[in-house]
Amino acid sequence: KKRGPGKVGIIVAVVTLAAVLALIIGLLVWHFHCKSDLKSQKIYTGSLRITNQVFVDAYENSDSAEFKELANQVMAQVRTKFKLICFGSVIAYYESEFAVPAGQEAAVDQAVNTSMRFTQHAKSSAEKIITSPGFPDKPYAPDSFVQWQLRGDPGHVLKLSFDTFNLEENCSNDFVRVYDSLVAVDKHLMEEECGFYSPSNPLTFISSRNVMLVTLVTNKEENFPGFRAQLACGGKLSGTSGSFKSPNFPSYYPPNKTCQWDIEVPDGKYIKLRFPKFMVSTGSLNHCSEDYVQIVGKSTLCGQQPANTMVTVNSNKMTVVFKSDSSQVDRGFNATYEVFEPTDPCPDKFQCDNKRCVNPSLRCDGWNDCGDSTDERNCKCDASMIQCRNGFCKPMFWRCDGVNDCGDDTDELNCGCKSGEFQCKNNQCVSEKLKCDGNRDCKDGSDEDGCSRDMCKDSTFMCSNGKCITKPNPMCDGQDDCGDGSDESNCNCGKKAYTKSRIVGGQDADVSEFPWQVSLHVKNTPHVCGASIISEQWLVTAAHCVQDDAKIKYSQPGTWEAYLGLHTQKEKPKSTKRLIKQIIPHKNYNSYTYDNDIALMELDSPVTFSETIRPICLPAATDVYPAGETVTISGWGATREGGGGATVLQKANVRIINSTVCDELMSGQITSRMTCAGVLSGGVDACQGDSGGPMSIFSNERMYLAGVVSWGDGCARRNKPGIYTNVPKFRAWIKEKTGV
Ligand code: 4AZ
Repeated sequence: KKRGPGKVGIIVAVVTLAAVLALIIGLLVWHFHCKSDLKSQKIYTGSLRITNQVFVDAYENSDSAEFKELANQVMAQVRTKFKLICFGSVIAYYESEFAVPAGQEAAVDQAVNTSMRFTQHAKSSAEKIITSPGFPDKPYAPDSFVQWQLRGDPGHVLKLSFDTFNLEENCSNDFVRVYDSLVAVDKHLMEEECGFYSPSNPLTFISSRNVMLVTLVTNKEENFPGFRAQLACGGKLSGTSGSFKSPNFPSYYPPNKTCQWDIEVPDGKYIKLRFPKFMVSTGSLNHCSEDYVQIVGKSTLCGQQPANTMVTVNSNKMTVVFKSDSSQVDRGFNATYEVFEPTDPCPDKFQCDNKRCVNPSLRCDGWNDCGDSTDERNCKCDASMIQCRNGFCKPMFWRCDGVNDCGDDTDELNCGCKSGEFQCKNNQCVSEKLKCDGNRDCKDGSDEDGCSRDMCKDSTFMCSNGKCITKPNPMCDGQDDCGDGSDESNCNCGKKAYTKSRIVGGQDADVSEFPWQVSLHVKNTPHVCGASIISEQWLVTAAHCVQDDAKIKYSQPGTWEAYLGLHTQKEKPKSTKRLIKQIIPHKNYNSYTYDNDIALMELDSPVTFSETIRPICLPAATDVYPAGETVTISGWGATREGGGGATVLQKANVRIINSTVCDELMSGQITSRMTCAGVLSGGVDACQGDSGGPMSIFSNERMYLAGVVSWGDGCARRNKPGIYTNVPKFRAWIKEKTGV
C-alpha cells in the first residue's frame, strides 16, 4: 500500500520551492538590474565658459583659494540657471570620472600608473620645449598615455611646432593628438598624427585660444624615438642683464614667426642690447620689410649685422620684436642685454668714437673691433705686431705678403724675397720664372729690365714655332705673322665688351662685362653653380659642383642646363640655354680636401660667340700669380655667408694671397693645386653659389681664367681668404680632354 506525503513533507516541499523561486528571482533581478549597473569606467571631459570673469594665474591651481571661490560661484550658478553676459570670460575645463567595473581594477591601476600629465605655461622668455618621455636618449615607453596641457598668457594664441616627429607608422598603435582645448574633447581635436615628419617640414599647430592639449598614446608593439616640439617665442625679461634668441638659433628660424620680448630693468638704468650674431634674411627686396628685428622706437635691423652690433636705449624699458615672413629664412640672432648707468656708458671698457664699448684687450690687436678703427689708433705695438708708421699695429704674418695692410705701405717695405722669387725694384716679389718672359709682372716692369735674351730680343711676340715678330702688336691683327697662326689664335678670348674697365662685398657687374660667365641650373630650379666658357662647346667648372648627393645626380649631364650670356637671373628665359652632353670631373678630385676641384662640361651643341657670349682666355701652364696681384671674381652666389643668391651678376676685386701665409691661415689645407685670394680684413669674397665660376686676371689687355671658385671657411671672414682651383696647373689636362 502506497503512503501519501505527510504534512511535514508538504511543508518542506513548499519551502524548498519558495527558496528556489526566490533564488531564481534574485538571480534574474541581479542579472537584469544590478549587473547591468556595473558599467565600465568612463571619463567625460568638457568645458564651459564662465562669463564676466577675468582669468588670473591662480585659476591654474585647483587648490588655490581663488579657484575654490570661483568653483563655488560656478556651482551656485549651475544650480540656478546660466547667466549669459558676454564680456570677459574664463573657460573651465572639467573631467567627470565614473565607477570602475568590478574585477577590472588592476587594469585601471595599470592605465593610471602609466599615464603622466604635464602642464606648461608659455609665459617666460625661454622657448618651451616638450618631448616624449625619454627623448632623445631612448624610445618612448610601451602602453603609455601622456598628456601635456599648454597654456599661454590671456589674449595670446599658442603655436606648437614639432621639429622632430618619429612615431610608429600605424596610428592605431601609437599616436599623438593635438587638441584646441585643455581637455581631450573630440570636438576640439585638431589632428591625430603618427609616422615620421621631416624637420624641414615640421608639423605646426596654432590654437584658437591660449590653451592646447597634446596627448601621446602608445601600445605594446614597437617603440619609436618620439617627438620634440617647441612653443612660441618671446616674453618678459627683467633684472640687470639677460639674453634671448630667435627660435631654433643657431639653426634656421621658422617662417611666419613673430616674437616679442619686453625688457624692463630697474628704474634709473638704461639698456644696452648686443647681438653677438645677427643673420636675418633680407629676402629678395634687400630691405627690412620681410624678416626683421625691431627695437621699438629706436631702429629696425635685418640682413647680416657685424658681430656684437649694439643698440642702446635711454630708458629702463625696451621692446624687441622679431618677425619672419613666409619666404627665405636665415639663422637668426642671439642677443644679450645689460644695464648701464646714464653717466658711464662703457664701464671697464674702451669706448669707441662711434659709442661702441669694446674689451680693452682688443685695443691695438690689429683688428678693427670698433668698426670705426678707433681701437687701433695711436698704438704702441708689441713684438708680434708690425708698427705701422700711421700708428696702427698689424699681425706680423701680414708683413711682405704683397698687400698694403697698414695703409701706408710700412708692412711691405724692405721685404727680402724667398728663394725662387725675384725682387722687383719696388720691393715686390715675383716668381723667378716671370723674369724676362716679355710680360711686366712687377708693377714697375723691373722684371723685364736688362733682359738680354738672344731669342726674340727687341721683338714684340714669340710664336709657338719659335719665330720672333718685331712688328708692333702682331697679335690678333688679322695677319698670320708667325706662319703657324699662333699670333692669330684664340683672338676671341678674354675681351670684355666694355673697354672701361653674389659675391660678398661686390657690386653689380656691367652687362656683358663677363661674357664667359655661365649660370648652371639643375633643370627647372634656380642657379646652383657658376662656370666659364673656354670654347664654343666647352665650359670649365668645379668638380664639387658635379658630385652626386642623396637627392640629386649632379654628376649626370641630363641633370643640368647652362645659361650663357645671362646678366640677371630674371632674364633666364631670354638667354642662350644649352643642355650638357658630357661632364668630365678631374679624376683626382678629393671631396674631403677639395684638391683638384675642377671639371669640364661639354655643351650639347656649340654656341655662336657674340657681344654677350665669349670665351675667357686660358692661362699658360707656367703662369704664376704673385701675391698682391688683383683678380676679379664674379657670380650669382650668396651676397653674405648663409644668405641668398644674387639676382644680378656680382663682381668684386680681391688679391692673390701668398700661399704660405694662406696655408697657415687655413690650417694647412692648401695644396699647390689651389690659389688663395681675398681681402684679409674680411668683407669681400666668393660665397656659396659662386663655386665653379671664374677668378679672372687681367693681362695683355685680356682676361685669363686664373682660378675656379672652389671653397673657403665661410664667406668674407677676416683672415679667411677664398680658395680657388689653380687653373695653370690644369692647362695640359684641359688640352688633353677638350683640345682647347
Ligand atoms: C661654396 O659653398 C663656397 N668664401 C664657395 C666659396 C667660398 C665659400 C663657400 C669662399 O660654394
